[in-house]
Amino acid sequence: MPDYENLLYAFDGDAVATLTFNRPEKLNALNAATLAAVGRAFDDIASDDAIRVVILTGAGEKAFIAGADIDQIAEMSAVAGRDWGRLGQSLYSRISAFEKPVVAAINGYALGGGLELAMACHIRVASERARLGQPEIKLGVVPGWGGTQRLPRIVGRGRALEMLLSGDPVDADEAHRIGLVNHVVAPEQLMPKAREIASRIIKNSPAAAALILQAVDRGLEMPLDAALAWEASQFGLSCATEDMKEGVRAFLEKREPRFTGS
Ligand code: CO8
Repeated sequence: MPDYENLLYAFDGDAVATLTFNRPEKLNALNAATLAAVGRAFDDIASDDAIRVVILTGAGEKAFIAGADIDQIAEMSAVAGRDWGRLGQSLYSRISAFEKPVVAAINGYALGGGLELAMACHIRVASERARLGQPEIKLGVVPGWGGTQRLPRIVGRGRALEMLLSGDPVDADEAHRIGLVNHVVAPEQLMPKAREIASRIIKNSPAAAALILQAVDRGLEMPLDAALAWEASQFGLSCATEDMKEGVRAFLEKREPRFTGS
């Protein structure tokens, strides 16, 4: 069982790994040690073929992640702030570009760097207790781990600017209404819901999942013509996989496919 600082790792034996941010006394605020641990965990998961979906959640009743560790930000010089910004950005971009689906199970506060991390994930599910926001402006700083970019891409410019400029969080129902989370469930249903989504994904081809994630993650940043060309090449690549042969054969033979990810 891997040992990561401030991060619990669990494997359900059925292709789903769960990483739980585990610093509940600080509402799982992200310090440098936690960011490094997340990077290591994603390295390990990338090279483990048994894992097909990752779920991220927070320990304790109150928070998914209440942001970057404000104690660490307090004394930052301009150069340290820029480096700290780059560190979080590159980790979050890595998660966004990860070739296995990542589901955020938002169990409470997702603020600042916590919401930015959730937005880098591919699918977001929230507990009714969740509160999501970018409160950085109340600290006199700009969101630095993707909030000014990913939030408007997800909820649109106007809604994003209201959240970014007021710094006020939205509750789970509002987050659902504006498309910031896919589902809202009772707190005790949060992990079952995240696992249910994972179980629907792992029935499908891992090879196609990786190609779809790449198609969407990179394609969204391209003009439509280029993105469609990118999609066509991803489709072409999927035609070269064993999973494609198996999926089509299984359909024609009227049986469930047995995908291997190759
Ligand atoms: N950092 C450090 N400690 C925190 C954080 C945080 N982000 N959030 C909570 N804590 C600590 C509290 O200080 C407290 O510790 P202690 O018991 O030692 O005093 C403990 O967690 C419990 O918190 P509270 O007592 O405040 O709990 P409440 O239920 O009263 O309030 C809140 C909960 C509303 C979530 C409140 O804790 C809060 O407002 N937290 C700060 C939220 C915030 O501003 N987050 C954004 C941080 S900035 C950020 O994320 C920027 C990311 C990009 C950085 C890029 C750099 C370039």
